[in-house]
Amino acid sequence: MEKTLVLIKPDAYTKGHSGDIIKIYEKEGFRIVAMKLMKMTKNLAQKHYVEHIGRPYYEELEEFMTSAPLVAMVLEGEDVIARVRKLNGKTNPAEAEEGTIRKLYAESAGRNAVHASDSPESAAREIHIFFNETEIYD
Ligand code: 3AN
Repeated sequence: MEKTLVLIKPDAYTKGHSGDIIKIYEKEGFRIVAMKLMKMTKNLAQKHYVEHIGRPYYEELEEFMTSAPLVAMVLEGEDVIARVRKLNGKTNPAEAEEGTIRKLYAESAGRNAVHASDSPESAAREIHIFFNETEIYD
């Protein structure tokens, strides 16, 4: 069984879409094995988005991700990494397919409602930025 890190970002959380988004993942058959509401610190943002530091949108991304609480969770299921990325849709909601979470709830490429790990390596790294082993019920 594979695991992935999902974040319901401050825009979607603030607008009250957390429940609808969680329902999409649960309907697909994924199991929530860890979950918390938290505020990202700048330090945490720099760890999580280490590959993006220095890019033109980084400052704005850090500002946004630390601006309000977010919901962090670990989902478990068969092929969950690729399947959650497909449910989320493309980074830019203008390019996201109909019915995807970003098409439904994202405002822009920056404020785009959700994050999900993009590979087994990122999932292992990102899950442990947000959760201890004792917080994961698998
Ligand atoms: P994804 O989250 O779809 O894997 P990445 O990894 O390319 O996308 O980017 C990580 C995050 O950086 C995005 N979720 C988004 O918030 C932000 N980002 C990426 N590209 C842009 C962009 N062109 N303009 C503004 N923000 C961006």
